[in-house]
Amino acid sequence: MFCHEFILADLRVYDNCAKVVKGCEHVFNLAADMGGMGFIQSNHGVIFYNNTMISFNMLEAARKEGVKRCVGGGAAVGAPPKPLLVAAPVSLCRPSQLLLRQQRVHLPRARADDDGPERWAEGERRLARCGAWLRVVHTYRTRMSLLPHAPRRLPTRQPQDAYGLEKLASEELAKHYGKDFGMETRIARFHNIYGPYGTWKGGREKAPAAFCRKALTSASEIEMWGDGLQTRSFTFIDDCVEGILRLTKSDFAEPLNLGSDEMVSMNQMMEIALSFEGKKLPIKHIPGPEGVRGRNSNNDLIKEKLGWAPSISLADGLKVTYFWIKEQLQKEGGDAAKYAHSTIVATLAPMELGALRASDATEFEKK
Ligand code: GKE
Repeated sequence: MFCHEFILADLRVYDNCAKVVKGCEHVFNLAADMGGMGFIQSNHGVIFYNNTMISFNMLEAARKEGVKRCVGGGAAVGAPPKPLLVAAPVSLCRPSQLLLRQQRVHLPRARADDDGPERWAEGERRLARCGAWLRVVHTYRTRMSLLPHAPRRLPTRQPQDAYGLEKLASEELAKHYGKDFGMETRIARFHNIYGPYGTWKGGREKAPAAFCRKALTSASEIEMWGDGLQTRSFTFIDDCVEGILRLTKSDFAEPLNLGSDEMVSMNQMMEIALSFEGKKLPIKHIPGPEGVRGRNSNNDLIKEKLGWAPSISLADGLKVTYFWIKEQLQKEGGDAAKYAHSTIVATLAPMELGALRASDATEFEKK
């Protein structure tokens, strides 16, 4: 067993949280009802309820128990898909135009020395001339990108799904508990963590495990949700553990991206998974839960604050994961072809408080 004491408990119940943090100096709360797109997009209610109960009870139990340092897992899905665009319209999009309700607002062309403040002020003057309606609808978006002091790191208020909203709420609670009760809290925003011993079948698995499983079990073609052009970055478990330990020891109490910045499309990742045993299969793009169109980890801050950033390449991490899943398939035996398709988890209701899923009990027996 990889620990001195193992407690299987429903952390949605406060008393269980109090029991498991008793006598601890540091608490790493990584517990959550989660999964990949095949679970998250069909289970908003149960995810929101279960994870809020776990995160809030664990923080309160840690406070009451006088835990010195509490590390919580936020998630990249708490960070906004949209605001990046908000910051970008002026810089990334053709700076000369923002199309607003068929009225063209010409913004001064960005110059190399980018004297932002003057350009933004001019932009605002032109916006003002477009009339109140625009201000109401677009104020937030446009204003954020035109105001001179628009921070590079934008306030994150547009989480993806209930899963992301709970992560944001728990981050805020951790920050307030830190300030109000002097508890050292640390918040890592995980970017799709993968690796051996992760879920690889049943519908809760994320794309890296699903792609490896399908590459191992598909015969004539290989299925993929979406057009495969959606992009992500995936973080190998060893980098994740290293990052959590470095963050715990650090004095940085704000949310921090803990993710690889190696962005790939899903088509590219599938080619990598197929390459480990030299397989060549056509990708069959099928409808399915796709999530955001693109995501990557901006690692400026983690490099600045920890002097370190995840560095294990997707090809290296995925190879370890692929051959671990191959082992599981061999151990299981039987007809592996059933694993060539990914399933979507039907909508679940929260279990009775205190009750655990049958699978929770079995997960640790075998090892
Ligand atoms: N899981 C899965 N299984 N994804 C597939 C499959 C498949 O068989 N085929 C294609 N995809 C596509 C999905 O449609 C999505 O566009 C992309 O792969 C990544 O899916 P994912 O790994 O399940 O999850 P996401 O990155 O979209 O979201 C996850 O982000 C994590 C944080 O970074 C969330 O599900 C959470 O696990 C977590 O917040």
